[in-house]
Amino acid sequence: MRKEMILGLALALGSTGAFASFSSQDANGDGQISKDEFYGAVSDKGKFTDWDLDSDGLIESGEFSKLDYDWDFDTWDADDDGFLDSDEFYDGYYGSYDANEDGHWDEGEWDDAGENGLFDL
Ligand SMILES: [Ca+2]
Ligand SMILES: [Ca+2]
Ligand SMILES: [Ca+2]
Ligand SMILES: [Ca+2]
Repeated sequence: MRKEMILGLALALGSTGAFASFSSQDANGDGQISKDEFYGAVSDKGKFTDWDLDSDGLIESGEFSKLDYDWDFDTWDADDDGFLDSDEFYDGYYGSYDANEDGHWDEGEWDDAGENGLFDL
């Protein structure tokens, strides 16, 4: 535990930029941001509701296209009902930045998501 704290401090001091540090979101200190840790990082921000323009609790393709990113709505819409609920949205978002598709974000993937994505991570 002590070693992880020191490592976390070193990572925090070494990171630049305005978004939350990788180490502060890596709750279990395994050097990866899991989907759960990602949810924890963004759950307070309420962004999903910002993008749900008609406030029906779902993001439809018209709302999705307004985000103006090169993401594939159909891939994100896991159950093919034509809407993204918040689970599909965050799963899709997480998957989009998991460049090596190993189911975790390493620090480089985290940085890419923070710099290129919608969330100020
Ligand atoms: Ca972790
Ligand atoms: Ca909507
Ligand atoms: Ca859906
Ligand atoms: Ca990965």
